Amino acid sequence: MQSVFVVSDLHMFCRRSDWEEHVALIHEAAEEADLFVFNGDTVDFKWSVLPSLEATIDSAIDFLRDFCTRHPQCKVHVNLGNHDHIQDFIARLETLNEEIENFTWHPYFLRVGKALFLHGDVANWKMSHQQLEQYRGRWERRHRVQSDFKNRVYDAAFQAGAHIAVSRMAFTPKRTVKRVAAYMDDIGHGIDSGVERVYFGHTHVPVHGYAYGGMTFHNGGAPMRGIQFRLIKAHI
Ligand SMILES: [Mn+2]
Repeated sequence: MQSVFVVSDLHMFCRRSDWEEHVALIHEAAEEADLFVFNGDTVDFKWSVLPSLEATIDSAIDFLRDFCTRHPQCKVHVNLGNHDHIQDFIARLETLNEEIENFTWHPYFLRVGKALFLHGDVANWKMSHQQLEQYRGRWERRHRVQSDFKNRVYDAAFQAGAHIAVSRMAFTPKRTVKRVAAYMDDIGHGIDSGVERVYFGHTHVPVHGYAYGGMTFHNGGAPMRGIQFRLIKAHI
């Protein structure tokens, strides 16, 4: 397997995300790829502009089915993040996995050769895998579609750029990669297991090959205004 691409935090169906502007590029990459990884928060169930949870799930599954079908030579893998780890979606991902030859998914990570792909919400604080499961469970209970009022409050804060400043302060590269590395040890995919490159997202703070503990860490940011966003060519 030679050509691998990874994209994180598309936040599909959230109106603060410009994900649609990048769909053409993503298809272009998948056209020549052997593996394409959606690295979590691909779908934003909390902030979906679609009328219901069911409608959001349907649209997400349609997108993934179409993506896999258009690139049959490419293995398509979905890792979940805090925004898309919900049981109703998981049930449909399972069905899609049975239906489509080149589709796989995992709630937490994908290990391929010397590369590890994971969403990165373990960087919120120092978390074991068990703590990550609890954290995801708390998120799952929050996935009611948010009110229009609340959405407008967030839009205003977003326009002010508050999210960027807050993320940069909270997620300095050093602090972030240290927490991710500790979690990797906990799941048995740390440096001792032969991992050399780590691809993550979640923080919306781009990281371009930050070296830590004998590994390099890569984060492509998010497709939101004022934030850098990159589709990453991964080395496995
Ligand atoms: Mn996230």
